[in-house]
Amino acid sequence: MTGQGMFLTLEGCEGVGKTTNANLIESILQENDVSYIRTREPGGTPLAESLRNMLLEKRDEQVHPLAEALMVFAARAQHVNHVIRPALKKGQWVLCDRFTDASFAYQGGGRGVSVSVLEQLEEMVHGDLQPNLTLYLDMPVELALSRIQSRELDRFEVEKKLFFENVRNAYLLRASGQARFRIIDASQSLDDVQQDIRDCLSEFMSKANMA
Ligand code: Z5A
Repeated sequence: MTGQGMFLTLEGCEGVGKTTNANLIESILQENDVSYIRTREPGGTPLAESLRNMLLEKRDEQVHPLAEALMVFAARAQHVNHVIRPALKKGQWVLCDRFTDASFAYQGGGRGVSVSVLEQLEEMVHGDLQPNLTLYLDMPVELALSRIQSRELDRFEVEKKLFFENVRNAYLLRASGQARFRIIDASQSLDDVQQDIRDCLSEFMSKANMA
């Protein structure tokens, strides 16, 4: 498949299966001979990965919500300008594990940073760039958290259930307002989740091919 690069993002709370399903999407892109890169946020460049480590590391000092938001967007500025835009410009597809919707969910819904501040940062960092397709994996928080019980938890994952309920509600609000979103029921069996993802991608790719 050749032509215009497309920007695909995967979103959802921890435990919903983003990594598992990013692997599936990668194999679908390969089956269709799509030239692509796979990347993630926070991260995707050496500097952005350093910021990711700083963000995830548990620390005694309380991180101010605005400081957290600025770090996430600093990493994104680096990632967008050095990785995402250049790939799209070359006609490659970009598969990105989380993007700015996560900032509206975690820093907005979870930490209480206002939507207007986040919108200003979004405009500053990538005003004219939005994903073409966002797969939002949704499931009840309790079930999602039960899936990550055996992991060593990072600074976000140690938060209480209410934090994740707020994150989920912010995601659902954002997903309901934008046509690029597809909401996948991630509480289904892995086979059923993956069939839904295959269906979404197949519809998206046939439209992209015709464009
Ligand atoms: N963050 C932020 O605050 N603001 C921002 O703007 C951005 C990010 C961009 C790192 O993200 C952190 O950054 C994140 C928010 C913050 N918070 N944390 N932590 P991350 O994406 O790297 O972290 P993660 O959410 O832990 O992602 P992950 O590693 O991809 O985990 P996952 O979504 O849970 O996926 P998984 O490992 O594939 O699945 C979890 C388990 O469930 C695993 O054992 C699977 O085998 C199993 N699984 C998956 N699907 C199923 C089904 N359908 N049935 C049963 N079991 C399943």
